[in-house]
Amino acid sequence: MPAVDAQPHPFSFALESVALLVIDMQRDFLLPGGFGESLGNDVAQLSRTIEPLSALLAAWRSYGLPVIHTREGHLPDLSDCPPSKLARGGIGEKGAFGRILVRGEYGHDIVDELAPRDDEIVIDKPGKGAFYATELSDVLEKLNTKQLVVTGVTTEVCVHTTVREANDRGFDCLVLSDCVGSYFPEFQRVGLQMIAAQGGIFGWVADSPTLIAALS
Ligand code: C5J
Repeated sequence: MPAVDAQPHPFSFALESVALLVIDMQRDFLLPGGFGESLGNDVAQLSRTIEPLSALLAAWRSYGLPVIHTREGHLPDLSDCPPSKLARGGIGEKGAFGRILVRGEYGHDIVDELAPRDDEIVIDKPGKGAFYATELSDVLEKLNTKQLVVTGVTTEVCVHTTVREANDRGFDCLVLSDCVGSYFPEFQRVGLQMIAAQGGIFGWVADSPTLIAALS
């Protein structure tokens, strides 16, 4: 059983019951000119995750292990978007890459470098958490997944919400510090600390080179 040097203590996992979750690596969050940048955010804080995540994906795929991608977004008629989220603005409006966070639009899709392969699962989610109103629980049950390696953006929003949901559903989560990103350096630091605090209250934290080394 591989073990990864992690905080707060080593993370052991079984190859037959682990899956990689890649959360919301979408153009609208990551690319200059997209929704994220239009809100005044520094997208470089997110795009720095693309390179380590590409390397991790290559290693992960070489072992034939499952990869699940998620995308935050809504139906074109926005019927799955809570009025409270709509009222905050942005969603469904015309952005540089099409209607913001609407399924089928260019900006809603995943950045080219991390494009899902045809055999990989893509979960479209209306909320921050990947379990809310999606088929993720069923997918993980079918795969016999017990442990999740969690990557993506943003650390304190969709990554945190998903890790908390997963934790309550009995999954062990390893969050990779260099493969998750926040627009806010302080939230990145504290967000990761919160995962591993109190003996790993939500999970474990390591970096991707350490995980890749443990795989080989
Ligand atoms: C946000 C996300 N931040 N994927 N979405 O709205 O974290």
